[in-house]
Amino acid sequence: MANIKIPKGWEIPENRITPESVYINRRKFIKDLGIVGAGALSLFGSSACAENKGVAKQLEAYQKEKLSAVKNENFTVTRPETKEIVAATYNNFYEFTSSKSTVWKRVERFKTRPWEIEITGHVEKPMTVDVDDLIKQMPLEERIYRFRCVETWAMVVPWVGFPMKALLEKVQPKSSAKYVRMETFFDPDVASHQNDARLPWPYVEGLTLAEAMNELTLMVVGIYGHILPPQHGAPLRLIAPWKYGFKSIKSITSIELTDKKPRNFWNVILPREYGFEANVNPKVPHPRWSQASEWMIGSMERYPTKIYNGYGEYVAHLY
Ligand SMILES: Nc1nc2c(c(=O)[nH]1)N[C@H]1C(S)=C(S)[C@@H](COP(=O)(O)O)O[C@H]1N2
Ligand SMILES: [Mo]
Repeated sequence: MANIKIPKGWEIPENRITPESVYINRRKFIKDLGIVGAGALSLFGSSACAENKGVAKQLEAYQKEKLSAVKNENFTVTRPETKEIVAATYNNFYEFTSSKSTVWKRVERFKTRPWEIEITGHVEKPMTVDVDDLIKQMPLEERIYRFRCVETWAMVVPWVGFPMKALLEKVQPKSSAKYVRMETFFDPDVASHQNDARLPWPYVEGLTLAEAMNELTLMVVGIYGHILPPQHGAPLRLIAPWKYGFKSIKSITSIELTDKKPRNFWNVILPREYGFEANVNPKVPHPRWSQASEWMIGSMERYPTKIYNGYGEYVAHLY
């Protein structure tokens, strides 16, 4: 655990610059929501042994639902791959809980099939499609990507999906389309944290149209060769690997092409801490912690953070 960096008081800029009353209230607000800082989060790198059996059993059902996908050799990495069971027991999915190690249990009643996705807005051919029909229509690829959460944890997993570009070409964006706005389901009976009315449900994320059309931007339907288990955002999620993880919205129900920049979920909650662009950048610290390095869930190995999470050759020209 020696490699865990817990920020010292003087390293937290807002400790100095924010009037104390505001600071305390904000901290209380953050605490009430169950949002904790990078230090505390780091203590749970993998699941406790007693729980491994439960999650292994849960994953079996999904492992049977294999997806046939072409391995895209352009997207491989040198770091060791994260173990499936580690990735499946360390999740951010605030609709269910803010406690990462228990998401896999809280999603038990979450039905991810059948599932419809609506694609609307500034497009020539709006459509509503069932996720399994969509999977049949799209060219599935497997890509191993590095993934970096804004909280400094990272992982390496094989995603299965199709380029978002291929989907957008089907609906034909009009020239007035500037942004892609994506929304997650809203069902507080199943996702109990959605009963917390202080949070701006449903979860919303967005990309510029150019970002959405970028080769790296993947609509993901599977992981480790099979369909997504619910904790990873089944049945359809985004993966934009050069951005912090919160951009990669899970369990998408609607995709809207728009001419206005959407307000994303975390930007509405804490605008000083989470922006719209959210590109991985070691030189821009989060107001409450450094982004200079990251640690791998499971192994706890630490690596220096790379600009654009190492994907600059694909995306640097966009900025
Ligand atoms: N709908 C929704 N999407 C979401 C989140 C969430 O809470 N709700 N969390 C985000 C964050 S902060 C991260 S780091 C990733 C985590 O994905 P994983 O659990 O598959 O690793 O999902 C992102 N997508
Ligand atoms: Mo995250």
